[in-house]
Amino acid sequence: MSATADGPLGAAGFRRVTDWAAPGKARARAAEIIAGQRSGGGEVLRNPHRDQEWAQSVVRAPRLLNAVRDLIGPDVAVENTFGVVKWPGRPFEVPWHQDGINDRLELDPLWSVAAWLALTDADAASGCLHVVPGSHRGGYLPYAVEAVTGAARGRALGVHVTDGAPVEPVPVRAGSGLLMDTRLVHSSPSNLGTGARVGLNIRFVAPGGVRMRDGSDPSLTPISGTGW
Ligand SMILES: O=C(O)CCC(=O)C(=O)O
Repeated sequence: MSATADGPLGAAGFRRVTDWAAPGKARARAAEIIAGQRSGGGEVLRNPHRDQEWAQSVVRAPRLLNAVRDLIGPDVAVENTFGVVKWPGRPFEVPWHQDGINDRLELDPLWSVAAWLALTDADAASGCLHVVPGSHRGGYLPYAVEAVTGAARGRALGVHVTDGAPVEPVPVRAGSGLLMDTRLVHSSPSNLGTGARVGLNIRFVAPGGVRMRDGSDPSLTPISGTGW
């Protein structure tokens, strides 16, 4: 698709998904995750949908899955999940990046969608997502891993947002979230609030939506449809 095409999420490149879980239920789940991570100070959960019941049920939440199917069709698999616990007062910035490209793969933005789901309330103080609306229209930017500086706990990824860009913080209540074009440029700052902030990032794909850059096979978990 051309770099300027809107894609399934239209001109903004993102939209909210409201109440994929009841707020109280999402917060209770977050409390369990926080309790499990607290002793080791863990911050990152890699692919919890592969072996953790809570994440297996989150990626199949009916309201979420229906919204994803509306965007990319009935056959849906999960390519990756990434849980983040941001402890209050501990530096952990996620740098500007696009979810659909990394050193291993590139997702077709017509046949994939990224979700960011809040398990606790997330606002500007506690490190909610910040997006650059419309940035997906520029296509994928050259992917480059740079030296990590300052508070960035993730990797700096060669995506630079200039002063004056229309950056929009997107506060989200527990149990709601965002669906994003996989080219949308986004980031999140450290948690300067008072409680831990928990979120789950999911990459959903339709058949043919993944191109591996390193020749390996994608690791997909089918969750909907008969086309897998
Ligand atoms: O949880 C966060 O603060 C950001 C996560 C994110 O942007 C990602 O995993 O792509």
